[in-house]
Amino acid sequence: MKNKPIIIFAVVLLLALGSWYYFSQKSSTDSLETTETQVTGDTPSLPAGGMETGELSASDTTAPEVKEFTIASDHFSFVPNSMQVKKGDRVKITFSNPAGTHDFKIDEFSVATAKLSAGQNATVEFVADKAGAFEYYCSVGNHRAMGMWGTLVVTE
Ligand SMILES: [Cu+2]
Repeated sequence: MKNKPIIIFAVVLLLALGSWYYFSQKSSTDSLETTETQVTGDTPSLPAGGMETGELSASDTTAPEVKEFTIASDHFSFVPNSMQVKKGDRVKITFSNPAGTHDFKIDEFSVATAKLSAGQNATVEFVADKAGAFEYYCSVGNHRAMGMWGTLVVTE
């Protein structure tokens, strides 16, 4: 008679422990599976070089990021007078020429618009496939010498 409550208590305790053990096993198996999936997902990119490969493919991929700029002539200057892109970016520049006769050129990327009359626009597109600082300028008359130029910076 005296032992009965203890036995019941022990059984309840065992059941509780058993189900706790069962569920904790189950959930740890679940989290193991999740971890495994994440690991297999990461594994191919890690031995391939991690960050470096990511950067390389960002500049080498055939579908590069397109950077769009609108640049305007303003008397004998360009606004903005500097642009920055990453090596490998496809660069799309719309040159807007509200007044005067001007063009837009970047020799290193063989970029050139026609000479635009007042009110005309032109768009050029190229891939910034080398890093460095490159001058864009207007080739009309002595405009470049008068300050009609700017800098395209291509970072690695
Ligand atoms: Cu000009």
